[in-house]
Amino acid sequence: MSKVVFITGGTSGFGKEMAKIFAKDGYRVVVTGRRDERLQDLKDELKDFDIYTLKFDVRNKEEVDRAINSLPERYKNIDILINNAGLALGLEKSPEASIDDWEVMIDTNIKGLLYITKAILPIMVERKKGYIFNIGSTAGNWPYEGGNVYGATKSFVQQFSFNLRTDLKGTNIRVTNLEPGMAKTEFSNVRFKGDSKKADSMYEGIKPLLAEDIAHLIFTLSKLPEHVNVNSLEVMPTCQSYGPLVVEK
Ligand code: NDP
Ligand code: 8X3
Repeated sequence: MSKVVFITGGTSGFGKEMAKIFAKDGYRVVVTGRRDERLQDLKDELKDFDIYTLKFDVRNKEEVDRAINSLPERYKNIDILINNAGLALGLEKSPEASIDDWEVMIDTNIKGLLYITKAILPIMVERKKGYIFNIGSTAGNWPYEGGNVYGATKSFVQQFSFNLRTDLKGTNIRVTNLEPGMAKTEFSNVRFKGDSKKADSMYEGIKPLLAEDIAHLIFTLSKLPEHVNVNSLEVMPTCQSYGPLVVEK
């Protein structure tokens, strides 16, 4: 029987490309998101492959549990979970940033990821196998102006991934925190609330990571032998690197 991969946030960006690469390799793919039309489009695009979609909001614990419990037998034994759904809202510095935006990021990137993980863990623990990918970010490792709560949610994801590994000792379940840098997806359109000019300007004149790059990396990691666990992996476009610490005079 082919393996089952469960991908949150498959209606766009990284998640959509992940769905394609796993489906085309013969996996049974479960894709989730809030946008019905997008899920249907993906199903149409991958009609020759084994794909199942679930529409729910990761922020709603009851919806998450209901959706996962509703999975047909064929998709229940999840081998790979990719906790990818997430977002940044705003790039204002903390004094100007919106507390509502902060709450949405916390509810999605932290609490949503926890609801999904908690619902799927028992399946993996019982089978004593599984691979959990959490999508962190360079923003969880390196501070930048306006990164405030978004970066902090990704630091949470990193530390939770490490602690999860610790708790899962003896279960054979692997956990990787993948930490991408700047990638061109709908991420900036969401961050700038539909201001596509501002979003596009982020990538002008540079060669950012593409969703395909991240999908390819996840796919490659998933093929490593089962005794190999990559704890965390940070990846940036070549044009992105480090800045110095600053001193105010
Ligand atoms: P996109 O905006 O292209 O995709 C985000 C996905 O998350 C969409 O499928 C969206 O689906 C889903 N999503 C967002 N909120 C919810 C929600 N409440 N419930 C269910 N699904 C939700 O961005 P990316 O592909 O770039 O982002 C994917 C992940 O990668 C995120 O966690 C992001 O933080 C992270 N990341 C992105 C980087 C980048 O530069 N692009 C770099 C590092 C990390 P829908 O709207 O249909 O619900
Ligand atoms: C997305 C990367 O640098 O825009 O996580 O925060 S960044």
